[in-house]
Amino acid sequence: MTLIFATNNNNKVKEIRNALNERFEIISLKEAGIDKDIPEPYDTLEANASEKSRVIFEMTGKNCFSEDTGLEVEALNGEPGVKSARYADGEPQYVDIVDKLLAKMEGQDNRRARFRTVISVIIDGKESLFEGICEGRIITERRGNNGFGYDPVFIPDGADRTFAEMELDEKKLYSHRAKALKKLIEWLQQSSPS
Ligand code: ITT
Repeated sequence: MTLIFATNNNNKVKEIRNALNERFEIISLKEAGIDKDIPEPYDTLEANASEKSRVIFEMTGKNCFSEDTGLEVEALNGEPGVKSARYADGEPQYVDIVDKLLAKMEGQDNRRARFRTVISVIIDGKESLFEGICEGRIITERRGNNGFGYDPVFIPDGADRTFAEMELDEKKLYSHRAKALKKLIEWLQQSSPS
């Protein structure tokens, strides 16, 4: 089965490909010849994921999926959450999203956080949603150079290294994205066995 992955984030494409089996082929937007910045106008991961896959389905008429991910920090009442990609926008005192997060967490004893991914898939015009959650904690300074986004400051429960200190094969044992993808694959296999 072939699916277009409605994302402009190359790291997500790499992770999803790494976690897929050979029955599924992923085509990135770039490979599909689509140069489009898909909007994320809503205030839930679910609504934004739906919007991204809907836009690409309407453009192509092909089976596709998207995902929206947020980092939800307990001590920050769930922030940055759905705003994770744009957390430091318009705030010149922060060089990037990780700097802003670390500043907001300064002096905080409660470091609990979780990544939440929502996948929206459209097969033959019909949409389904799948969720994956990874619980963990935010550390006080960056560690590691792999991955992307908040990976250098997030340690998943059950590990003692940040996502940025892990290779893809190890990150996928814990990750929100891999968990949501696993649910999607199981569902696709049940819907079209053989
Ligand atoms: P698309 O919408 O094109 O898929 P995006 O980068 O805008 O790509 P999201 O809105 O889903 O994607 O992502 C929100 C941000 O959360 C993302 O830019 C990263 O900074 C961060 N993020 C998402 N998944 C992550 C992960 O597995 N590890 C670390 N940070 C992550």
